[in-house]
Formats: sequence, C-alpha cells, structure tokens
Amino acid sequence: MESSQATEYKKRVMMFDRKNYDDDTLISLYKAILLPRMIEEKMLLLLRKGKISKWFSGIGQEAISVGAAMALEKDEYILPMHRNLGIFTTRGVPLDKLFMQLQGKYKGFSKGRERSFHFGTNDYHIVGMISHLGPQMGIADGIALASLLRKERKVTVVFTGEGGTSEGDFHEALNVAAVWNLPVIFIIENNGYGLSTPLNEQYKCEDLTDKATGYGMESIQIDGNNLLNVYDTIKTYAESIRNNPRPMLLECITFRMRGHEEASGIKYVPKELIDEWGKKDPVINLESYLLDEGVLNETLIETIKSDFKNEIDKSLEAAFAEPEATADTEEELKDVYVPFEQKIIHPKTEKKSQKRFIDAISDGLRQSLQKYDNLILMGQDIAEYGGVFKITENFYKEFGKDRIRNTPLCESAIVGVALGLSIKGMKSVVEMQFADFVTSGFNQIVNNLAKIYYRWGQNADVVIRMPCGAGVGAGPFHSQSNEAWFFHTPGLKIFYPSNPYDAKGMITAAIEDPNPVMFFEHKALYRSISEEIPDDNYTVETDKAKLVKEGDDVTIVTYGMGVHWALNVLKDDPDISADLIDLRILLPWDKKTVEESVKKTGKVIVVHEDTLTGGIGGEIASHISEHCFQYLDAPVMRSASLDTPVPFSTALEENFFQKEVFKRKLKELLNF
Ligand SMILES: Cc1ncc(C[n+]2csc(CCOP(=O)(O)OP(=O)(O)O)c2C)c(N)n1
Repeated sequence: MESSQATEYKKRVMMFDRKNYDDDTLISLYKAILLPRMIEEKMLLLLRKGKISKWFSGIGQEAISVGAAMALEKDEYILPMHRNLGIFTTRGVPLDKLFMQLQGKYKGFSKGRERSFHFGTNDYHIVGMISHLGPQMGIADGIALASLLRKERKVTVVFTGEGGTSEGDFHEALNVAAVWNLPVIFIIENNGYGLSTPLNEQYKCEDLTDKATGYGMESIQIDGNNLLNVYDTIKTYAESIRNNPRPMLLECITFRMRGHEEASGIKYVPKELIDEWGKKDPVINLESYLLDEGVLNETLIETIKSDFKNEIDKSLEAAFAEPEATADTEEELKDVYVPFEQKIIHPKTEKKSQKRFIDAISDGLRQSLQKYDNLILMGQDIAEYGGVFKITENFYKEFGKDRIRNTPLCESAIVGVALGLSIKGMKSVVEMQFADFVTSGFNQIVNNLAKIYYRWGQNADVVIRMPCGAGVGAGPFHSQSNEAWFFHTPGLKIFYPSNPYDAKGMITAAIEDPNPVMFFEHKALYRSISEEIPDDNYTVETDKAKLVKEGDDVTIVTYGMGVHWALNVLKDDPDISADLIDLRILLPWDKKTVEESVKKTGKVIVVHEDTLTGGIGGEIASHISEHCFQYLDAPVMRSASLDTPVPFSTALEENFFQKEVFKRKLKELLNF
C-alpha cells in the first residue's frame, strides 16, 4: 500500500468503537493488519512475474485472521485455512522462513513437501490445514479436549469458510464440541463464494449462526471487516470460555475481493458487489479511523510502512537466495514415520492365566491405561455399556469417564480429536464399533493421521481399533476385512494379531508406538480361542513376522484368520511339511522372514480372508516373484475370498471364504 490511501480516499464507511483500548493496542492492531496486506500485495506482484506458483488471496478479509490471533494468548492454538496469512504474521512466524515455505524450499516448514499454508508449527501454536478443509474442526476439538482435561483454561480457535460448513466434518465437530463442552471458537469466514458457488447454492438457512442452535451452542454474527469489532468480540468470548468452557460459533461477514486463487478470476462476481465491498476495506477504514482519532499520523504511517517494506524485501531476498529443495530418497522414506526404537517390555513375573483373544486385548488396554495417564480411549458405547464386544467393560469405573469416553456417532470428528490430543502430547485409542464403519472416518485417517508427520513433523500418536472379519453371519457391513484400504497409505502401520498372546503384546506395543496404528481384531477369534498368557504388561516385537510352524516343502504366508485356516489344513494333513508364517504386522511387513522361507522351500502360497483383487496378497506375491524368482520351483500362488461383498447366510459366507480353493491350490503347489 502506498502511503495513507485513507486520507486520499476518505472512504471510511465503517463505524469503529475503540472501547477502552489504549493507543498502543490500537497501533498494534493497525500494524498487525497492515503487514499481511503489504505481503499480499508483494506476492501478487511476484505471481505476475512468475516467481511464485499459487496464491489464495485473503485481501479484504484480514481483519478476521488478525483479530483472532491478536485476541488470543500466544500459546492458544489456532487452526487456519488457506486465506489466513494474517494468523501467521500476527503470531510472529519469521517472514523469511514463511516465504521459504511458500516457495517450497527445504528450509520452510515442510522441507518442500507441502504447498502454501498447508503446514503447522507448534512453536507458534498453529495447525495448518489439509486441502479437504473441514477436517480441521475435529482436530481443534481434540486440542481443546486436551486443554480441558489438563485444566489449562485455554481456548482453541478454528477457521472455516462458509463452503466448509456444508461438509459433514463441520456438523460432527460442532456436535462433539457441544456435547463435550469443549472450549473452541468456530469462526466462519463468510466471504460470499465457495470457489464460484454463491451462498444461496451453499446453504438454505438464513444465517449460518442458525446452525449453532441445532447443536445447542451460542453463536453471534459480526462484521468481519471491522478489526476492532472482531478483536473485541473474540477477546471477550475467549475470556468467558476460559472460565466457563464451551464452544461458540462466530460468523464473520466479509467478502472475497479476488478470485478463489489468482489464476481463476472473478467473472462470476457482480461488479457492484466488488465496488460495494471495496468501500469496506478493513485496512483503509481502520487507518482512516485511527487518523481521525489522532492515534496515527502520516509520519507514523510512513515509518511503519517503510519498516515493513524493508522487512518484507529482506526476508524475500533471503528466501530467494535459498537453494531449491533437492530430493534425498533416503530422507523422504525416513520421514514417513516418526523415529521410534521399540524397547520390548518383558513381563515382570512368570504369572500366567488362560485368556481368550478378547480378554487379551482388554488386558493390554487396561495395563496401558495404568501405565500412561495421558492415554484416552474413545468410541461409541465404550463406557457404561462396555463397548459392543465388552472389551472395555467396567473401564470407566477404574479410569473415569474423562478417559473412557463415549462418543457421539461422529467417526470423522473423533479421529480428528485423536490427532488433536496427539498434538498436545497425549495418546489415544479409538474403537471403531465395527471395522466397516471406518469409512466414515477414512479421510482423517488416510489424509491427516497418515501424512502429518511427513508433511510437517507432527506425529499422530493414535491407535484405531478395528473389529473386523466375517464368519459371524453379520452381512456386508459388519464383516469386512478392509486392511488393504490402509495398506496402500504411507504413514500408517497395520497390526493384525492372530492369537491371544500377540493380541495383548501387540495392542500394548501399538500404544507405545508414537505412529498411527490400524489395529485389526478378528471378531470370530474374540471368544473362540484362548491360551495361557502373561498376567503382567508386555509387548511383542513389531518388526517381525512369526514362524508358527516349520517345514520344508512349502511356505504359507498369511495373517489373522488365515493362520487358523492354515493350521486346520496342516492338522488334517500331517504329511504336509510347511513353513507357516503369520505376518502379524502388515505395514511395514517383514520381507526378510518371508524371503528366507521361500528361498528354503521354493514354493509359496499367500492366503487371506480379504477378497482377492487388490488384496495384500497381491503385493506380497509380486515382491516374492521379483526378489526370489531364482529360488522358486513353482508359480507364486494366492488364495483369498471371493471378489464379492461379504454375504449374510451361512452357506454363502462359507463359500465366500473359498477355503476349499485354498486346500486345492496348496495341493497343486505341492505337486507342481
Ligand atoms: C473436500 C473438498 N472438496 C472440494 C474442495 C475444492 N475446494 C477448495 S476450496 C473450495 C471452496 C471453499 O469455500 P469456502 O469454505 O467458503 O472457503 P473460501 O475459499 O471461500 O475462503 C473448494 C470447493 C476441497 N478442497 N475439498
């Protein structure tokens, strides 16, 4: 901005009320809103010169970002969107590093892996977005829950556009926040368009604040271009919420003055609207008011602008001088998981008891809750009801309902909460009532939990329990083996025990691990198998498959229920001499154990209950073909369930498993 446009244009159409704010506060607010404006103007120039790639402009909306960041305490979390540069500048994020981030340089916040504002920084208590917009809100719930449980008296602020309010994540996050009285301020930046979609094609209610009523939540609508108003409103609410934790919805009315992003233009926006909102420019109006009030004068404005200009130019120069990011495959792969060296926990005593699979998991969870007082369990009906499988029965009596949390039917928000807890250094286990329902939390798992460490170094210390599998006559939506959906997602780990000993030692190991773990539990094993296992807490190694049986003629690679199918076949035919490998950990899987066995036997079949096409068996088979070809005496075989949904009736379900095909293929392989 050139010097004092305000005096030039005298376009102030906004009414300001400085209340009791002193001059210094008002000058700080002015500086805070001026800086992002000046940076943006510079960015638009650079964009035109082809020096930066993409820009989502927040020009005209800065009062909301700046007002929120100014109103909060420095260590209160803010979760911004794509137009909220003002949050980063107001929080004092160093401009050179910010520019390096925007240019994809290694020394930015994401080692060149993320674009624009898609990053977070715990140093500045900012959690950046993923492109899907809405998932931010569940994470805010989790951060707020951690603050609430620790009695920190902190408020969390999360942003959404009005477009984002149409997402299921908005509904889920507000609902959870309301039910749990979480100290979150949900800020809607209602800027007239979601990409090109106008308000009347986005929602039907009169005002977005109306939605709060449905959640039993306070709400208020304000002029989002009036910085003093935004600042004062958020400051007042934040103070009240710190003392009396609860969520509120703040709708800030503003306007998007430029295209969705710079390349997309604004042909669809009527010119009158642009003109009308141009008069309500939040920077010009504030400047004009502060000049009238005698808080600012031309000389002071000149000085502030010239200081900012120097700072921006210097920081840009530093960013441009930084070399482009170069690829280092080893480092790329290393940063998929947060470093974690497993230390095996051995039972303290020799004491053992007969435990069913289900009791083993229950035991592991209970002992982990005793060990980690920052561990929270969340799931539908898991407290008084004990969960649908009774794995957490009576836990709430020992650990309280703060830690054994019944959740509303909001899988996406709850996985988001789990991530928010992790950001605050807590651990959590989320129980999917049935593995099938994970689809409703899928986005949070594969895009947030899985990628966040690689993106900006924040780990997701979360275990998702997945009661899975067929054979219980439960039909297509309570029977699936859906591990393959996650197998293809770098950043996740997949554990899948097949027996009570491993079930206990692996759930405890999953909780120890600071990475996100999908923990599969076959429902048909819950009450059908038992064995003597240690009473004390222990973990099993999570980088090794288990050789369940040793033989010479063939290798059977499997996991979960497949282990039991194979054991039955080998029991019925004792002449078969097979290495039976229980993978246990599907991601990352133990290639060495499999390769060694195949090199010994020269024949291999991969078996699983999941359907054949795109199943994990395909990946394992292809790895063996590629790496053990010269040792093979027969083609690599696969056996899996039929490529259909899981049917309900017993005969159909039995047929689905294709166990006879497994037997036949095994024989064929042995005779090859
Ligand atoms: C789940 C999802 N669907 C679609 C998009 C594409 N998209 C990106 S921004 C946007 C509009 C968002 O509008 P709004 O929430 O009002 O924010 P604004 O851009 O107006 O600030 C759309 C449709 C997306 N990023 N994520």
